[in-house]
Amino acid sequence: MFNEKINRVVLIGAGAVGCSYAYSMINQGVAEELVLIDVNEAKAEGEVRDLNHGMAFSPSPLKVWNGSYKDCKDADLVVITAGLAQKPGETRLQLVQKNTRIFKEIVQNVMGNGFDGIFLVATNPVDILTYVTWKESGLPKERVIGSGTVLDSARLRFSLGEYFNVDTRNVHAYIIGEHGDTELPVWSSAMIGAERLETMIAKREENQACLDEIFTNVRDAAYHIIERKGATNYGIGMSLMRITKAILHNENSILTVSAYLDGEYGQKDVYIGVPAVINRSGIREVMEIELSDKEREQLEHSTAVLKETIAPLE
Ligand code: 6V0
Repeated sequence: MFNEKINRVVLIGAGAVGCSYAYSMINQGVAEELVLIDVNEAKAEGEVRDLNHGMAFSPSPLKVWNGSYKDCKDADLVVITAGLAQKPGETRLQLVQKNTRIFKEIVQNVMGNGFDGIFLVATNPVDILTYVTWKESGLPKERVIGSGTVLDSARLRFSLGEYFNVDTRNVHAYIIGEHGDTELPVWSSAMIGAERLETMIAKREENQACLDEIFTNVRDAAYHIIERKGATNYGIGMSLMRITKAILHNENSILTVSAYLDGEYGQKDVYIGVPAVINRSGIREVMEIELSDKEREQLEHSTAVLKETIAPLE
């Protein structure tokens, strides 16, 4: 008998990020079912209608509907892009507290309806909210994933591709750490094609200062974009789709997601951006890549900052 596996994704939060993700999905044909949930039901319904009008041009059929938490029972993946953004004068910690409350409610609703799949979190501060999702859901750490520094690494690869005038896809370079101000570039293992970045840069007249400038622009990219258009959405939408594809298509892809550390890099009990192998079971393993002394120190600092933020929430 023909018994095709249907992949169902439930997206919670039909805002700018969530809808860019949904739009990526109808263009890439990664799953068979996509359910949108938002507190603003009219918005979710409007988005579903609009998305459905593009279905005639999608590479494969995708059923999209405006659903409820009951739809989580049969979901393979729940993606959370819901939450509040920082208001003027509001501290990061106040935002963390508000979004933590929202997340606890969302995760309880998802789990209360018999969900037994994988969570993918994008809402900021993403490392903290992924930790909250893991704690609140009671799921194994492998099945709770944050978008981490996947977008930041993509931004770095794009900028290095421009700098060396090579295809972005031939650039292998990671940003790791917190998705935020304390993240760091791993120059020591960056490769352009089959050549080490450090060797290539040594051949150029310009020096490390150019790399430093590239990194600073990558780290601050969100601020620069938000200043101009109010939000960032396409890059993160496609980053989330890349992770989704690695999961649903069992790709064993290496991506710098926010993963739970249990001794790796000498750290415990924290979610942070590190390279990890992603497949149908979620995070197959965290890859412990070699770091220079400076990179290791920077990662320690980044971890400490995240732990300080988590502590008052527990
Ligand atoms: P947005 O456009 O305001 O969308 C948020 C949506 O969430 C809205 O439609 C709300 O109605 C909805 N929402 C709020 N509370 C709930 C709830 N309890 N249940 C269901 N839906 C709810 O924001 P935008 O889409 O721009 O950003 C969403 C989040 O993604 C923010 O926290 C951003 O900071 C974060 N980003 C994360 C990135 C990453 O790399 N991880 C990158 C960009 C943005």
